[in-house]
Amino acid sequence: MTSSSFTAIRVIDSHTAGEPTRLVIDGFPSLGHNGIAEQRARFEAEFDHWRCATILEPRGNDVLVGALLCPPTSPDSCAGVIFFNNAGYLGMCGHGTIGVVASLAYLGRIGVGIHRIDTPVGTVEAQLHQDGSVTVRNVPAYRYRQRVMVDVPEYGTVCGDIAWGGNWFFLIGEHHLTIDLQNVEALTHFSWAVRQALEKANICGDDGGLIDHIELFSPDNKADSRNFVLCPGKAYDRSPCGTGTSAKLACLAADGLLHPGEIWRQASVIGSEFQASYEIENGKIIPSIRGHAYICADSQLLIDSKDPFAWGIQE
Ligand code: PYC
Repeated sequence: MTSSSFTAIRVIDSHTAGEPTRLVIDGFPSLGHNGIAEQRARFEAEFDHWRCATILEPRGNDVLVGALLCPPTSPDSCAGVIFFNNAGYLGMCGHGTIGVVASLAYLGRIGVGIHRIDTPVGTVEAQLHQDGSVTVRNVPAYRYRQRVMVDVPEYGTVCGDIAWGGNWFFLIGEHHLTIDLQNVEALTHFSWAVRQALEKANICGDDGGLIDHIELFSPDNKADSRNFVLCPGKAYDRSPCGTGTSAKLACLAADGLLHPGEIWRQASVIGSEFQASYEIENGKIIPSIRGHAYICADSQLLIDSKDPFAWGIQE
């Protein structure tokens, strides 16, 4: 029998408010020394099979968000990070940043205090608190368009706002669906239909970016609101979604419904919660999202040279 050779990738798995993050700390090829956005482009163009090996079955799953730890590219940052999932690459990721900070703290690489992290869409600040929770001060968020109408097959006209929170979101308050775990199938079906209708109608972000996150809202009996967020690869976010909550803050601010410094408690479809607020800096809305991540695994992924599914099960 000829023997296998193994490639090892060291990862720390965590979950933030129920949503998993897999931080890759060792074993990936170098992406060079350019900015994080350029490194993400290189990752996508040359090394996408490493994303697939890490995130797709049989080692990963559709819910998992990957985070590749990179050397910092800005003078005051402690790290850079590139987020990815089953469908491709993300701009920013709020729950993921909280998971990255908790994982770096678990490894003893950072302590309580404020840490700057470079992402492809800008540098964010993350404060690790004494109780283990993390506040992410995100990139600026803004509402691009209000009350956009889109014709959705099977459902008719759907109205929503388009906002940026580090990714593009379509935010829908007017719908007839119940946001709870028993209804995930119907929520997914509706949200996916909206996403496809937006794409077909050529409705996109102000930079031409694909609106690949759909966010539905309803009242909640404990928090200020409950959401359901459908992510680009058709998995729903178990957390209230950090970038989605940032987009929501931008809409609330634009409507005069939340003032700077006021706390907004955003619940997720599983009942987990983020606390959010914003400040205005140079006329821009800067969201802060606070949540808690827990470490689930410290392990090595192994890629066996003889494994026919070494680089993931591709659709
Ligand atoms: O927390 O920003 C977030 C996020 C984006 C996709 C999944 N989670």
